[in-house]
Amino acid sequence: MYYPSGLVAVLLINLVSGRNVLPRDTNSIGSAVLCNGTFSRISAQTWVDGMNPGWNLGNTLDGIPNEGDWGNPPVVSSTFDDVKKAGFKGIRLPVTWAYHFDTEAPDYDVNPAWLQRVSDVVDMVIDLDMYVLVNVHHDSWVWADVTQINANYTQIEEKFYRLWYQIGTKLACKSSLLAYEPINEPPGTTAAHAAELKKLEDLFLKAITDAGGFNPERVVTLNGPQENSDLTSLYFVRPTNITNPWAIQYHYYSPYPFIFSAWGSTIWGSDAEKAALEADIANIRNNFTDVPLIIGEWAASPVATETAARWKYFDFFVRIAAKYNTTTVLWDNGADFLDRGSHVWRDQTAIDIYMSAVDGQANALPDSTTDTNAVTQFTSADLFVRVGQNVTSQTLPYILPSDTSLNSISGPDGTLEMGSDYSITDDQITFSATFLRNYFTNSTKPASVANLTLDFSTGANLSLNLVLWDTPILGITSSSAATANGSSISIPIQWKGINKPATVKAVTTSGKYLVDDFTSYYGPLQNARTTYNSQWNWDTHNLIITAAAVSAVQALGEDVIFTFEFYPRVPGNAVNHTLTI
Ligand SMILES: *[C@@H]1O[C@H](CO)[C@@H](O)[C@H](O)[C@H]1NC(C)=O
Ligand SMILES: *[C@@H]1O[C@H](CO)[C@@H](O)[C@H](O)[C@H]1NC(C)=O
Ligand SMILES: *[C@@H]1O[C@H](CO)[C@@H](O)[C@H](O)[C@H]1NC(C)=O
Ligand SMILES: *[C@@H]1O[C@H](CO)[C@@H](O)[C@H](O)[C@H]1NC(C)=O
Ligand SMILES: *[C@@H]1O[C@H](CO)[C@@H](O)[C@H](O)[C@H]1NC(C)=O
Ligand SMILES: *[C@@H]1O[C@H](CO)[C@@H](O)[C@H](O)[C@H]1NC(C)=O
Ligand SMILES: *[C@@H]1O[C@H](CO)[C@@H](O)[C@H](O)[C@H]1NC(C)=O
Ligand SMILES: *[C@@H]1O[C@H](CO)[C@@H](O)[C@H](O)[C@H]1NC(C)=O
Ligand SMILES: *[C@@H]1O[C@H](CO)[C@@H](O)[C@H](O)[C@H]1NC(C)=O
Ligand SMILES: *[C@@H]1O[C@H](CO)[C@@H](O)[C@H](O)[C@H]1NC(C)=O
Ligand SMILES: CC(=O)N[C@H]1CO[C@H](CO)[C@@H](O)[C@@H]1O
Repeated sequence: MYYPSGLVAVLLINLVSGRNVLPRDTNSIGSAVLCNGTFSRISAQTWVDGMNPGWNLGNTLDGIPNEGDWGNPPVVSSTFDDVKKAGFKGIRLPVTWAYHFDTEAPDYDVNPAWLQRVSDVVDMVIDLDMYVLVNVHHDSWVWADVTQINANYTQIEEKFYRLWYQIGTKLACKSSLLAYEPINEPPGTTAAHAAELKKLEDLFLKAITDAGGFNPERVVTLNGPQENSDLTSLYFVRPTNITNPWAIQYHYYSPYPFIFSAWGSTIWGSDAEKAALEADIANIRNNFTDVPLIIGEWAASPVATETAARWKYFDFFVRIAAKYNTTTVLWDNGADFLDRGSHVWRDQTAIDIYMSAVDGQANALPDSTTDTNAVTQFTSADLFVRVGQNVTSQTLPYILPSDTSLNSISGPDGTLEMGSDYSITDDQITFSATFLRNYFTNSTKPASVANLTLDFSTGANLSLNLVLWDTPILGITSSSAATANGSSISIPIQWKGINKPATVKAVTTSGKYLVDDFTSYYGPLQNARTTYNSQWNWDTHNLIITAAAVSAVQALGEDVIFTFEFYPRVPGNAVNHTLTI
């Protein structure tokens, strides 16, 4: 170890700003970077406003162990072009460092090629004049978990300081578009955990300051345990002695059942649910009335949520965040929103709703069931006709903001004729039988047959999916848990309409629930329903019962009937598969 002349600069800077002159930590101090060029200091509020709305490059640089290992190829700059074109202003770059250390204690040298890669990706974003946030991501549970019984706090502190010192050194001279986030969703529930996390945060601030360059002027987002809003309100301690402009970051994935497609929760948007969401966002704002706030992760993924409920959520969540002066950054794991390979947004309507809502503009929305005690679910995001059904006119209700009207409707065959193809009464659109019979004929195969675009006078356009449906057909109606032997089970399926399950019920023949008995207290569309990814999944040609669900059946020791339910959620649109022990 050596003490280069840069240390003098560090001491001087610290003297000038009146802080501790000696590095609190005795672990290695390198030379503070001296940057060429200039840095335009911006306030944390300016940076947070500039990030709005933001997009997360999820499951990429944070992949374990390497970029490319979590289903997304290494990022290319055209992805950021796509994101910018869609209206996003900033990018959060989650980065996992845990598997990129070349040496262990005491130096914890980060692989130079990895540091360079992160620096290059930061430049891709800055070159587009977009705001960018770099963090330490899954390290939070891989090696920096302060809740582990045997956690060696000294070691975590030393490694954390060294890591941020090296990141700070590498990125020291980037423009003020770049900000830092010390650690993603750090585990922690107690005051003791919070105190240790505060210590890590202080070490982060010290490390970047010691690294020099423009870092002491750079915006940082700070956070409480788990980046959870309530724990942040409870435990966050304001820094009093730093030069960095700072904001508070938290994450929001609520209500859990709807966002994570758990327990048959395909409905969202009642007044009570909206009030609960607003109360959450208001609570942390009221705790920090003078601090810029940023929700660094949120999402309602098009993969498994119901379309109308999802669009309502996008519209309401984003407008409420705006109401409380809070920036939002969408989580995108690569399978959710942007198809990076084809440059296509999988739910363009959701993105359009987002962009209007972020400016405070309410959007026209499809109406849908909001009563969680309902026995069927209605939606205006899809127009459903069942195979064999006489095609009659159909009326769909919409929720229109004041002063909003329908300009026009277009489809694959051009603009629809008002009068003959459709008519409007108040907030309802009625599609004529003659028009619908163009798409629903006796030779049409069950599937999405067309998407219409509804152009409204304000806010986003909405798409309307015309779907001919029937009950899907399974290739096998029973299988053996013993034969599966701990693996998941794939059940071939012939889809007939919307190619994904809505939810899956799992009960024994005697009516015992496979998991989550508490769902007996929920509505009829939720009793005994299980959770996407935990118990069920699907792919192009199969329904999937997960390995965990197979094990649960074996543990229960009774045959279990899995009832896969589909959209529309009406009686008869479900199939059974029995898993024997
Ligand atoms: C600043 O410029 C000098 C001269 O071109 C160069 O040697 C040095 O590496 C630069 N410093 C940084 C931090 O880029
Ligand atoms: C904890 O880490 C420190 C620093 O690396 C080390 O000196 C110490 O021996 C460790 N303690 C234990 C109990 O492993
Ligand atoms: C600020 O004060 C805290 C608490 O006294 C201390 O741990 C931290 O090192 C200080 N930070 C800097 C940058 O001096
Ligand atoms: C701050 O947050 C706490 C914990 O969520 C809450 O109990 C309290 O009411 C909030 N304070 C204000 C002023 O809203
Ligand atoms: C809210 O945002 C405006 C401008 O975007 C800013 O000037 C103001 O300080 C913010 N207020 C709070 C409480 O964050
Ligand atoms: C189909 O519906 C139309 C009304 O849209 C009705 O006139 C006709 O009789 C119905 N046909 C059958 C076979 O039910
Ligand atoms: C209509 O849009 C949905 C959702 O994006 C898509 O899955 C479907 O394939 C589209 N239908 C047609 C006929 O293109
Ligand atoms: C809505 O759709 C119309 C017609 O397809 C198009 O001209 C218009 O630009 C769209 N508006 C928005 C806000 O996307
Ligand atoms: C079941 O799985 C275990 C562990 O993977 C394996 O050792 C065993 O051979 C398997 N049994 C059968 C019947 O495939
Ligand atoms: C599917 O299983 C349930 C029991 O969970 C039963 O009530 C229902 O009738 C079965 N449906 C079919 C189509 O067999
Ligand atoms: C979808 C559709 O057009 N269905 C028609 C099929 O033919 C019967 C008569 O055989 C009609 O009643 C249906 O409307």
